[in-house]
Formats: sequence, C-alpha cells, structure tokens
Amino acid sequence: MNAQDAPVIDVIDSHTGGEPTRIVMAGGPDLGPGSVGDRLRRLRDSYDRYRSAVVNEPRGSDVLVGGWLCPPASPDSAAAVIFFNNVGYLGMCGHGTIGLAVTLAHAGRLEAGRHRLETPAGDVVFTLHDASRVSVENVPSYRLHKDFELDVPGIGRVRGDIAWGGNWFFLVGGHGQDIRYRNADTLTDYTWQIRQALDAQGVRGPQGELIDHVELFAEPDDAAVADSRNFVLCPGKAYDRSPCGTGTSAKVACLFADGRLAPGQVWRQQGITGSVFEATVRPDGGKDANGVKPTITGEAFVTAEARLILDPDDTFRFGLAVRE
Ligand code: PYC
Repeated sequence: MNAQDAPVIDVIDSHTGGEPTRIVMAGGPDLGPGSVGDRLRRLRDSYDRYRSAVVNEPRGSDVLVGGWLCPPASPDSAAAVIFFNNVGYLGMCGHGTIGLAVTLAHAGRLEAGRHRLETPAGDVVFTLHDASRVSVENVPSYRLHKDFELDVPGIGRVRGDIAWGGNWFFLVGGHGQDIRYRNADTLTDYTWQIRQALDAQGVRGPQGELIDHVELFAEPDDAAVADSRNFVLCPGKAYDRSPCGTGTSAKVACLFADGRLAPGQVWRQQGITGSVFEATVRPDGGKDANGVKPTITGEAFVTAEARLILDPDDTFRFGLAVRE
C-alpha cells in the first residue's frame, strides 16, 4: 500500500514542565458509546496495539504519555480522555490534563475558563487561565498508609507513605539520594528496585491495585522557588520530567493528613528538571476525614501537530513491542 493510503491518526504534542503528552485528536478505532471507563476497556481489550502505536518507539518513546480524546458521556463535560503510557493505562494524569487543556485551546476547541473532563479515575475540572497556564481540580486524594516499611533487596529498609492522587504512589523521604537531573539514571535504578520490591511483596491498593509510581523527595535548593523537589518513577520505568500532577496530589494529601498544609495554602513542588507545580488542598472529608481535593497549577506548550501513518507494510507500525 502507498503510505498516503495507509490509516492515519492525528495527534498534537505538548509538554508540561518538560513532560510530554501526545493527544489523539482523530483517527484510530471507534471506541463506541458509554462511559470513559467503557471506552478504556475497549481500547485495552481490543485495540491495545493502538496505544503502543501512538506512544512507543519508533514514533514515540518510553517517556511519552498519550491521551485518547473521546466524546464525553455528559453534555456538561468538555471532553473525555483515556491516558496511557509505554506499558498500559493511567487512572488520571495531571501533567497530561494540563497538556490536554492547552492542546484543545490550540486546536480552537476550547475557550479560557472552567471545564469538566471525564477520566477513568473520575471527573476532574480544569481552568484554562490563558494559552499555557492551567489549574486542575483533581480527583479526591488520600493517604492509605503512613510510614510503611519495605525491605528492598540491595537497598535495605525503606520507609514511606502510600497515597492515592489519581494513581498510586509510594512517597519516600530520607533516602540519602541526591535528587538532581544529572543523577536521573541512578535515581531510576534506585526507585525501580523499590518498585520491584513493592510488586514482589504484594503491596497493593485497597482493590488490589499495583503501587506503580515511586516518588522521592528532597528539600528545595531555593526556598524562594519551591517547597520541595521530587523524582517520580512511572510504571514503565520512565521518570516524570515534570513534578507529576497526581504525584503532587498524593504529596499534598499526605501533608494535609500530617497537619503540615492548611486548606488553601500553596505548596510549590519542583520536579527533577526544575519545573514547578503549585498545589492547594480542600478537605473533602474522605479517608478517615483526612482526604482532600487537590488543585494543581502548571504550564504546558504545544510542540507539534502530526499525522501518524500506520502503513500495513510496516511490521513495526504498532510499535517495536507489537509485530504483526
Ligand atoms: O502528571 O499525573 C501526572 C503524571 C502521571 C504520570 C506521568 N505524569
């Protein structure tokens, strides 16, 4: 087949604080009617190779997070989205929602203001302040375990909190690691060992969910810029170039539970590349009265508009891991 006759998928790429998002604007399989959860199940169970085609090599990379845009189930919502990565699907994605908002505005599909977005983890509301700045009122977030102790082969005992912020996180301070961009490989190895220990020892969320993000914290370099620095390892072993929206939500839920963050007080979380998200909490009475609704604010910029070509003659058209 000529490449110009091959199936295509139109995408818009952006980055949020250095972390890339690729939004599927058109093309690909019809995920049918229903809730965003119904569409996620169809994408995962019948069309998972399209997830791989969009984000994996040779078109993408392990770092890329995809967002499959769907018509919303409710007329009150601006859109529905399924976020995914190199290995699977995400409940919510903070940096991805900021990227999605800026992408929809860039495409002329959204005005500044407040908009509802349907995600598999629940509805969120985002406010597009201008062409690049977005606040996300995330799903209810909470801490499941404080000071959870984990024996990690090769490292020893690691203590951290397990918390939900739209994805599951193991949040670790006091680790002795140097949280710097130049140490990203070492930090990846360290957090991957923790992740493997969590999996191997059956540490799970309340419904048996994997604790599939590991987040390390350090004091800020400059207290005028940030309250904390972090390094976040994502499920497919890539690290988040941004401070991670759901990871920051999990963090502020823990801070609130410890009485270290008051409602409305701003927490500035800096990521490994230096970008900063601002976060506030509103108590929502969830999990032992310590649950919160976090709001995360950050900036995204569109980097590309592209057409992905799935040439049937290309054995790698669905990504290196899926050969047909
Ligand atoms: O910003 O929530 C986030 C996120 C999750 C995984 C990568 N980024």
